Amino acid sequence: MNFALLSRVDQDRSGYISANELQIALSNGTWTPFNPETVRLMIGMFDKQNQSTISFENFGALWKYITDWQNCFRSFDRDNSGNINHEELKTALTTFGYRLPDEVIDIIMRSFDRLGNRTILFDDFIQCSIKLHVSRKPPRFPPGTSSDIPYKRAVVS
Ligand SMILES: [Ca+2]
Repeated sequence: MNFALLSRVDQDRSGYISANELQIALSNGTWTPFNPETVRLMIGMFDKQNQSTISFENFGALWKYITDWQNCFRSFDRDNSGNINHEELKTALTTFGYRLPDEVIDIIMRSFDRLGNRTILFDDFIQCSIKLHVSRKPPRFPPGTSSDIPYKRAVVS
């Protein structure tokens, strides 16, 4: 585990990562705050003590989960626009094993389109995937197929 990262995220040095601290550490690639509902959902998945905080031990797993989703998101963002449009969402859902008609994809798109421009941002994409019960780990991509270095810079403020 990267302790420099850990101490940067644990702002009050409590030894635990709160939802607020995690939200501050994350960026969806725009100036809008990382969706608090997505943060809450992710904390819930990795909070083994059920205290709405993440221990350092579990933070490593949570951070890896987020990084995996970043790589996943980037690979589906074919036009590098920083968001997922209808066609990109369709490809993503198909990759996750869903075969859905365009009308259903439209409904999903509208449910998670926070900016109202028929696109989904990174934070809302994670939330969409969690809520669709994409329980398996996001697909892994070999290094070089998705440029994950600038992406890491984007997500860690
Ligand atoms: Ca895109």
